[in-house]
Amino acid sequence: MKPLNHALIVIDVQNDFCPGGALAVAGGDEIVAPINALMDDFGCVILTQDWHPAGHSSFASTHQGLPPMSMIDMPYGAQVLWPDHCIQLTQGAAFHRDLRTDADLILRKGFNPAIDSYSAFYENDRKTPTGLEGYLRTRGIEALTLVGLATDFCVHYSAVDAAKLGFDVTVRTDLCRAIDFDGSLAAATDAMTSVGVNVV
Ligand code: VGL
Ligand code: ZN
Repeated sequence: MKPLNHALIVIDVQNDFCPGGALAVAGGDEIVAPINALMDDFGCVILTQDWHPAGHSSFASTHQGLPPMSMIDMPYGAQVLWPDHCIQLTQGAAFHRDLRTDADLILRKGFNPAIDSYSAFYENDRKTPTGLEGYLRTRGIEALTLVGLATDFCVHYSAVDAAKLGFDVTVRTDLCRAIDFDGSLAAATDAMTSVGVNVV
């Protein structure tokens, strides 16, 4: 019933991405109870936590005169500037109060002040690893189911990287919610599908 080679990865179900949070995703809290129930079906459960230092380079407030949701060129490429969110040790960075946290691993990402990290596998320079690949491989995990927030950013980038690394990847869109900014949800769905992610 619980295959040990298949992990559930729950992406960024944190207060700042839920209604009332700094970067609220509509309906972000609706997925908590069904995700908790789904955890029982997996032999390995991993949570990710967006975990930025104050003054992070992905925050609009760090760049004078640039509003949230504008774009900036970073040394590693284009970057959306976000409202301040998921600052280390704040309530906004905490998991939703009802989310089960009896997971095998909690992986934090986005702690590098100069580089954002949407993906659970690589920072936004697309080459600095988070270490998650090694964790999964050394545990013999070959298949991944992804759920969480936000479909079009952290779920999307994590799913694409996982598929490119050779994992068998499923995204349960019923257990995800999207920011859907400037066509980002449609673009994310195309990108995931084109690298072989099962988007269901
Ligand atoms: C996320 C934007 C900025 C996410 C994280 O979890 O999708 N989006 N930081
Ligand atoms: Zn972030």
